[in-house]
Amino acid sequence: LKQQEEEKVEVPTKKLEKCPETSPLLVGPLRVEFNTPVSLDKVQVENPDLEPGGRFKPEDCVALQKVAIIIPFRKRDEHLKFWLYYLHPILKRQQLDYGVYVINQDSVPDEVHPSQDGEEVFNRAKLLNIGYTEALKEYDYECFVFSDVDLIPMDDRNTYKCFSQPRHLSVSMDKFGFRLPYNQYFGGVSSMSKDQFLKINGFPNNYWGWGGEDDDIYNRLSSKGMTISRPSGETGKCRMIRHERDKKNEPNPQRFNRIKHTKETMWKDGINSLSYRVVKIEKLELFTKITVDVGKP
Ligand code: UDH
Repeated sequence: LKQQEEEKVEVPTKKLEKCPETSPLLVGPLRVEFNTPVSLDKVQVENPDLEPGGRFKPEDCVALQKVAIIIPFRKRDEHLKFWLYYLHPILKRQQLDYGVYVINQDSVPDEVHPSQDGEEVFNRAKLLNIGYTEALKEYDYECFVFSDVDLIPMDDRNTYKCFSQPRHLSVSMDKFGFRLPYNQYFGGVSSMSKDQFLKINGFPNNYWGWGGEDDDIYNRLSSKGMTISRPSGETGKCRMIRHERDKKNEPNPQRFNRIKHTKETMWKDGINSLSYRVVKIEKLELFTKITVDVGKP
């Protein structure tokens, strides 16, 4: 008997079970406000359990999904602090195995016109394609959440994971009076499995400046017979951090014409035609920052 007991002591730690379909840690509606700025130090102190690069997985169960969160970014550091402050605790309570990837469009210093800082036109969808590609080089993510840096969910039951259809998560934004602006709207925060993403050849790379790329993505999905999955209006409430239009992200006048032709262009323009140059990869404590040169129109 004594020997048996000793053997028991040596039994390796129990195999972890899958996390439950609904996390028991969720609390529901959250208070979200942007009046008091937050510091990265404070966010770090409050999240000591993150792995370098802003990675996390639950300790006591195996997460249902491996999720890469991709944020298109340029010069929105104040917004990013709020995003990290609010989202890390939420994502942890959602028991996801996740990593946060900030895809930073490079600004090349311009010696001839220093005031312009050599900035090129912003390209949101291309940055998202790059995020998908770079995240997969690091881990075998099965789900991708694409989130603007200025959108914060107001309820942690709005799980940042993938579903059997592409998911639109930012369904009731304060700036639209907590309603969908139109039925086909797919902007703000969305999620797609690897399969769903590849079925539509990823996102378009040639929408420079503001607007249209989200509608193009919607057209891609619907042309492949997919539908949009959404949380309820209550669970899907979120706040946008108010801001003025950024420089070099003016509305793109070509967008109306482009979205008329998605069906013809989507096989030429997408993840299969993506080209870019990585300038720098930084594994920071709260996120992975990937600075890229996306080229110009
Ligand atoms: N983004 C940046 N830097 C930029 C431009 C865009 O990080 O210079 C990213 C960021 O993640 C942002 C997203 O791209 O959340 C979408 O861009 P946006 O916030 O400009 O788009 P939105 O439709 O706002 O939310 C449009 C400008 C509204 C101006 C209203 C002035 N009253």
